[in-house]
Amino acid sequence: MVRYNDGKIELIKGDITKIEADAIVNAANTSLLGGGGVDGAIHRAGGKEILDACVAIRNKQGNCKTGEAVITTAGKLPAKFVIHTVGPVWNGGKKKEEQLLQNCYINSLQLAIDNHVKTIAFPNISTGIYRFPKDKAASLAIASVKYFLKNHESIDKVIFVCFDDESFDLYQQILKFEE
Ligand code: AR6
Repeated sequence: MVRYNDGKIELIKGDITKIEADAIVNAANTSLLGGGGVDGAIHRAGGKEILDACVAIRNKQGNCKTGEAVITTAGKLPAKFVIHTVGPVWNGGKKKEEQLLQNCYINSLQLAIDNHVKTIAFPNISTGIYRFPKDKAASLAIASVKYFLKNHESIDKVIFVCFDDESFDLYQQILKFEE
């Protein structure tokens, strides 16, 4: 684990389902009904309560649009909440993918504040099944989070949880360079 930004940003390599933050973020899809990757891991480890809460949200508002976020219980996970956000599928960069990915981070953080969340952990949204280039995604994630933290005092800590070495190294390089 490495700390940056006066301790407000933490970088961890590992499994987000194990993180004891107020909220962990899920890289979901528009259906909110689960899938592979980190979404599958979160639903598996958190249990049926999370899916039930997602179904209830769907029944109210329908699909969750790309770039938007919703919040549920974290079921059996050590976190209190799961914030489900839908990253963009990478299509070469001409379909507003970069803006949509930034929206995921900003909307998740805003929802966190609305729910009095002080510590929040993010996976590397869109960089798996949705094929967003890892280097671009890391830069956008860090820039969005830093911008948000500058303007919102109530979040104590943002944890970036990288699952693979490549993303961990990219985050480390960018965060170190900007210290
Ligand atoms: N903890 C932290 N990060 C993880 C974990 C984990 N347990 N497992 C995977 N990752 P992906 P996407 C990393 O594919 O690209 C699902 O089917 C993974 O290495 O989970 O946004 C959804 O339902 C990668 O760096 O999400 C959607 O249909 C990152 O999490 C679709 O995949 C994101 O990879 C979303 O695709």
